[in-house]
Amino acid sequence: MIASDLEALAQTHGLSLLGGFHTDARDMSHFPENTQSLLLFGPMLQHFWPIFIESPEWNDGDPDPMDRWSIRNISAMAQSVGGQALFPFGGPPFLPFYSWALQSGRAWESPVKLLVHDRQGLWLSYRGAIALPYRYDLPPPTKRPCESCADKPCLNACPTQALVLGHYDVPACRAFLKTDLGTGCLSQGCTVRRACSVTLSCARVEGHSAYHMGVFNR
Ligand code: B12
Ligand code: SF4
Ligand code: SF4
Repeated sequence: MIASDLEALAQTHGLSLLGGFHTDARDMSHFPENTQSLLLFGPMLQHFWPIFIESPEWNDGDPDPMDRWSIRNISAMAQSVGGQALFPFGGPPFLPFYSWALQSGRAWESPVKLLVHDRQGLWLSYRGAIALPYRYDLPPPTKRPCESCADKPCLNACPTQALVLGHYDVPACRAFLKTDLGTGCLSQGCTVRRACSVTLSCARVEGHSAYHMGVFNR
């Protein structure tokens, strides 16, 4: 398979190319030798969940179904284009996906620190990356949506003030999720992520959000 078919293959798995970068003159310590381009893949907000819940990993009852699904499918995608798959989970230590996202020119630090993406807003997440030993033709960088977001609703959306300007109080968030008031975040996803101006135009399947919040709330 040629690399340009990779995005079409990703879509059959409900995944989208959410950004990438060329590795010239960068710290290569986290990449396989000879890496020239790194591609970041994450769920398509509407298409991923229905595909995933049909998979053997979701239905076999074993732990970490989404991580196992990602390893199987993204590794196969990487192999088909002569690349190597890398994953955001499995640590510590963790690979620096947050820093890689910033280098992609398609994701930025939001006022609440979570990454904000040009198309997916605060819903952004990655299932894996593919390191290629050749250059992949990447689309040009885009603009940080926060610059033109006048009201910045992310700043005041958390019902318990756990996720505010530049700070995330993880124990406060977890404590809130254990109360009756936490039901909205648990079933529909983090209220801050849902409030983002970009996110508002691209809903994510609720079952998908509930799955991640359930894992986070264990
Ligand atoms: C550990 C971790 C957490 C920890 C601590 C976060 C932290 N303080 O870094 C906890 C468990 C709290 C957490 C929570 C969540 N996380 Co998290 N997390 C990670 C993980 C696995 C490792 C981070 C790390 O240490 N990297 C190693 C260092 C060396 O890499 P780095 O890139 O240089 O590190 C940068 C980040 O750590 C960042 N950073 C520092 N503080 C914070 C705080 C937050 C909230 C974030 C997002 C980043 C961040 O700054 C560092 C320097 O640039 C990353 C995946 C990854 N491999 O990076 C996901 C990751 C950052 N998390 C992610 C997600 C989706 C979440 C959750 C939304 C999960 C959920 N509920 O569905 C929640 C957020 C809470 C919420 N209200 O819903 C996404 C990013 C989402 C986004 N839009 O920003 C990532 C990239 C995973 C992925 N698969 O895409 N997470
Ligand atoms: S609500 Fe506005 S300021 Fe906040 S992350 Fe989304 S685009 Fe950026
Ligand atoms: S999950 Fe709910 S309580 Fe936790 S940071 Fe998001 S909005 Fe706040």
